Amino acid sequence: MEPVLSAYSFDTVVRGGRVATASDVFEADIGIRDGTIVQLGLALPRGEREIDALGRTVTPGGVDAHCHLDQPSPPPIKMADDFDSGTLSAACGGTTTVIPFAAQQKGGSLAAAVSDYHQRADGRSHVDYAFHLIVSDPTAHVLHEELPSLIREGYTSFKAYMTYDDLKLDDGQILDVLDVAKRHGAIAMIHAENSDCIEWLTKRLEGMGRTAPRFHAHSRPMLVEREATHRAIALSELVDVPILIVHVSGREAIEQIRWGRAHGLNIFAETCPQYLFLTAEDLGIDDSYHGAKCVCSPPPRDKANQQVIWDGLRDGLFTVFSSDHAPYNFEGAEGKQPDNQQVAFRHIPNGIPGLETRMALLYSEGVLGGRLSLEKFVELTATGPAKTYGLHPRKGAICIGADADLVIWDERDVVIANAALHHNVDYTPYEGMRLKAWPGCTLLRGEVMWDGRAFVGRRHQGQFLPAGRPSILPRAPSGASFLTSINP
Ligand code: DUC
Ligand code: ZN
Ligand code: ZN
Repeated sequence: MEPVLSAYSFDTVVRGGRVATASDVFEADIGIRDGTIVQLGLALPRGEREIDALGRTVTPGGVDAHCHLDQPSPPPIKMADDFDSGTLSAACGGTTTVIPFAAQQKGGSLAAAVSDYHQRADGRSHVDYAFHLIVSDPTAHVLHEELPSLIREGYTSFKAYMTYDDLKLDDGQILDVLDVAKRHGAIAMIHAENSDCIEWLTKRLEGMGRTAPRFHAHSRPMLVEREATHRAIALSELVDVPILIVHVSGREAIEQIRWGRAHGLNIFAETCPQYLFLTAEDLGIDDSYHGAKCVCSPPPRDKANQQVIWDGLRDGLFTVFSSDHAPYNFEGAEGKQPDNQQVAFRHIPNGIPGLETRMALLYSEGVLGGRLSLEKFVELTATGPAKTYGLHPRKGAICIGADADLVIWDERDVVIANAALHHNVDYTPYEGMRLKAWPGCTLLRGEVMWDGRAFVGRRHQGQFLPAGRPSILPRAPSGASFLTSINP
């Protein structure tokens, strides 16, 4: 058969936009062929499809490097979003790559968790996806067999928890996991909160009858995050391997990270919208149960801590801005208020939805609010996460050869309303918030997914992305490890 020759140089041209990358902002047309960016320039020839971006900003599609989708929870709790609904909402909010978690069950195999998670994702994702691993039971088999072979197969990041009974590792176990990360070229993400302090405080609060949602924040004060952050940094120093502290909530944890960096340690950090736009008061100022909607860990802090987070976003303390989307309904048997019962805060599932609102919140309040440059916005929402987790430059970049994952921004007044969002959660913590922008168009590998009003893409086109070596890792260990003194 004769090949079909196109009269056009490009399948699509995104024309006339102000293109923003993590390093530059420039006017250019973007020529796309077979889902890939093949040319950047002025006055490119016509494409088969033309998308007018004149006068509008074009950024890389978002990479949400921390979200939870269809992750098994202890019954009756169940996540409201699976790959179908969660990634639909991602696309409609300008995110074209997600990295949720394949979670090992204690006593179970990590490889089995990965294959189960693939079954949940296969043919159901609307955007591209990689997996992080959650290591909850680092047996010798997991450390020496499963993790090394999973890293080779493209799962190059894993999360270790210092809290939550069904997930937490002790310090020795974390050291073992960090050692695997070092030897096999992976990045460890640490959930840094001191479990024993949380349990001690929780029992005290319960003893006083203080079980309303707002006491969740009292059970996890900044001190428990500060202590665990410092301990995680010490463990990373002991093994001589970089770590990334996830969902940093405020000043005291940031001070520890700055301390680690000042001592030459490779400590990376992530924060999330809830630490910029919510405070502990959103968990309730009285004993009302509505605050359950904002129960997440670490909890939101106060206005002064929000400012410290903004400062860290601007000055390079943070590499990654993620949603930590953890979708639990407020109503219904499986969510925050199971069967209409107002349970004690320790039983409220932790997490809030945010996949669809992450990009617009930071663009509106960060870029248009004068707090962040456009380049910094791109770095935090796309390029930084893609580099951190071994997906760059295919993802998180606007350059020749990158996937044509793009967002064209509409700068207009928007009021966030859950009814207009596409996730499967029955609320958003940002209901009624006024923004100055929303994605006007999202392209995944050159195909329009979201046109500013509706999802218009082909469904379930998302592809699994095996992750490479995280580019934030040093090429060679520094050799400065404590271990060299005992094992020269
Ligand atoms: N905290 C987590 O550690 N994970 C999911 C959501 C949350 O609040
Ligand atoms: Zn966490
Ligand atoms: Zn999380």
